Amino acid sequence: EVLIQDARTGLTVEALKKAILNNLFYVQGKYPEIATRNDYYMALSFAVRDRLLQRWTSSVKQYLEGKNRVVSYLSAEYLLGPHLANNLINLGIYKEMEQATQELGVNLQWLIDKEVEPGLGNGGLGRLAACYMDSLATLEVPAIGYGIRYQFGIFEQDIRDGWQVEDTDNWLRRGNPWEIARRELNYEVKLGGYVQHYMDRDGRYRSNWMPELTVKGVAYDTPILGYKVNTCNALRLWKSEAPKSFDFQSFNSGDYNHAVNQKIICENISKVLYPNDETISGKILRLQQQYFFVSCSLQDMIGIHLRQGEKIEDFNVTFAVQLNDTHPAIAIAEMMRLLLDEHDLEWVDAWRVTTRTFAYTNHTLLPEALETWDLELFGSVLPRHLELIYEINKRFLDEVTIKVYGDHQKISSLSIIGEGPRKFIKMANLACVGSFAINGVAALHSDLLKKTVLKDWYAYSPEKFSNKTNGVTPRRWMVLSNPKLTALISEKIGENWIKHLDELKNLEQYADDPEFQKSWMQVKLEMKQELAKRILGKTGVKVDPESMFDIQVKRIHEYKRQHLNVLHLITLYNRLKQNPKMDMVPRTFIFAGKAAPGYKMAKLIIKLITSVGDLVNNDPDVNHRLKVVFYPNYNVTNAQRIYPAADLSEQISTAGKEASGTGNMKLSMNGALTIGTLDGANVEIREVVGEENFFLFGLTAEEVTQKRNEGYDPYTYYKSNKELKLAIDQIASGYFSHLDDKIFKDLVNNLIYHDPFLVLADYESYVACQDKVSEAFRDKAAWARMSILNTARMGKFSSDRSIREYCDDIWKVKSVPVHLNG
Ligand code: 26Q
Repeated sequence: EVLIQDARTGLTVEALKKAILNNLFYVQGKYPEIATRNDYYMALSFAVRDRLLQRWTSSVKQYLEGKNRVVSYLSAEYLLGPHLANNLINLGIYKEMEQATQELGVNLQWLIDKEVEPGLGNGGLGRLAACYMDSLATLEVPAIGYGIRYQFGIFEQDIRDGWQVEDTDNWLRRGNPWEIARRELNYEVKLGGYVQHYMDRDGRYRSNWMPELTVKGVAYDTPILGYKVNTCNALRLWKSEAPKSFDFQSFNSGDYNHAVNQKIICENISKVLYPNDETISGKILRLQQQYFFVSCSLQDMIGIHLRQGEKIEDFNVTFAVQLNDTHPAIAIAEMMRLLLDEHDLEWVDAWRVTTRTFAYTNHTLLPEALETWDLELFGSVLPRHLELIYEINKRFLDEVTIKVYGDHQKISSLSIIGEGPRKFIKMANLACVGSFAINGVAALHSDLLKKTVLKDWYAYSPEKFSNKTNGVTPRRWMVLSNPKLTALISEKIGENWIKHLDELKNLEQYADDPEFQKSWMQVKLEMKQELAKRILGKTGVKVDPESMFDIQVKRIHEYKRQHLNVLHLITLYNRLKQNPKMDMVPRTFIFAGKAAPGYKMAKLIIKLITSVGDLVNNDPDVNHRLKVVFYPNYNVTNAQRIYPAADLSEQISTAGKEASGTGNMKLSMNGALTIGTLDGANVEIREVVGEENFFLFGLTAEEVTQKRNEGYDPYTYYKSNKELKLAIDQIASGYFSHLDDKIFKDLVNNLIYHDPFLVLADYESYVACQDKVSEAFRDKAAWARMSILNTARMGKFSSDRSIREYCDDIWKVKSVPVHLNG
């Protein structure tokens, strides 16, 4: 017999069965015979959530009792991926749940596959935030993640006639069992309008912001449980609504349209995620989104701090606030506004608190990706913050002028306000001036930051700078996505590695063991077979699981150079056509990734991949040895299925452009070998796996800069390399596009006349390196050895290591073990 509270908290098979049936009946209102797959998914998820909530309340209690320092992670994006299976793993009840569902006559995997993932992010930056939430909880660090509860996440990608077509991501349509709406937790956020100034009775200057519009932010909490610990932190996402009091005036006076329009405007703020990464669109709504979630979050933190009986001046003792890129950097001005206008601090005290609270992570080296806002537009949304930024800037530049002795170049580069045909606000400069710490996301990136985009900031305050190399959570990216490899590893070295990834080192002793190599490659083969089935189902392309799976999956971007990969593919195709008897290592080229809807060249690259694929896959001369797949709708769910099947990981960005990359880590952990440039975290991956286990090619960041300064001319590369010229001429002539010679014109001209990312300069070195990859793949034992060593040496790239560094060096927070109560 299972006790009542056991049905909410018990971890045995019996308790879980009881919980599922209870929820089916009392939450879904169904009995087993008429329950749908979704009913079962919901019942199961609520059963899991009950167990999370028990840990959550215990965590909150523990945190409040001890007055512990808390990390607050501010991010406009969280790319969480599906919750159910991840929570089962972190609770340690995957096996038990498998049995419970089986005894109820349903299949667990079938329910797991039912979950619609929350795609509340674009790519690397959003996924990093999700990995960091997992590691914070696993390391038992008191933390809260703040962000936006977008009603529509990143669009779903469909491929029609070879082109990307976008479809809205209505992820909430069947309900979301993982969130809890906290209706009582809500804050008002002002937008637009103007500022009145007056002097109060004490002779103090006061500002009164008279907004054009006020919106309400309502908290939606998602519990984030650590791996096999009781720590369960909150991810608190804000949904925008119309305030209660709202516009009854016009409603009562019969102006229903006005009232309804205002309501729609309020709800629009958290409606949809902007699908651009690495480009800035300068849209008012985007600025409103950023301010909306930042203001709600800071009001929430201040409330928590004051309710603990602490003084507002000590805010920075309670919270360390991390800014995930500049998207939440308006927090610095908002903190000042709250402290000055709402909590009556003097400027100097407010500034001291602010600059001891925030730390800023930069994620880009592309100068065009640095976030700026047109000053007039900014002032129309945030008039009070514009005043505050002027004042912050004035005081700062006074200080700078003395230090740099009137060097106008330096002064204007450090200024928060940029001057051109129009004035603009530089968010990176606001972040730098208001933060006590600034970090890059890989060693090379942090180094280049100091030499390029943040050069003058480094000269001004070198003590703020550090590197925090990215990491990824082995719970999702190994245990969950690759259970067979996990079992094989654990059979040899136990399960400790899941929390202490450095222990993968113990696998090294088996790298030369033929038996282990065989089992290792058998797992790889089985994962390739599974992926092959999905590829057939989704694209109709039949691929050979024995062929080399050559994988490039990431957002589509010119700097990531998917087109360089295509040029190699076309080269192999031509070699085969010219010499059909040639002995070539069979390859399956797998691409996946979304293009920003407005990014023409990225969309054209997708069309190029699918066009080349159509021809190659249907040419009997080559299609036993070459296949090309564009796997649609790359997201967390699909990534989990692709990584375990990879033989070769393509990390081929122009050196100096990819801040870190994190897919590179996930692929290598799953036993893929990397072909890559010395860019981002590739540099560190190569360092740890050993240069003999990494396929390096291409110009270095330094050589890239040098080449550009010398006046890089792609045309000379085009002219002088026969295979390259042939491939480009074929694309241009319509060889892959039913003789349409216009469709790829922009792409070809861009390559041969401009080539901003030096694709042609790196082509020869890339193809030569790929030839070495093919030769290496022929020697199965040697390949298996390299694959094992890759996994064995990836310990450094656990997000647990990254988070530990942030905790020790930047946040100064300690872990707080949680005991289960009640
Ligand atoms: C900004 C303003 C307006 C609209 C959109 C944006 C925006 C949104 C998302 C700008 C950038 C992003 C995402 C950037 C991103 O994902 N960067 C990646 O971050 C990873 C984690 O650090 C790195 O590994 C990658 O190298 C980096 O490209």
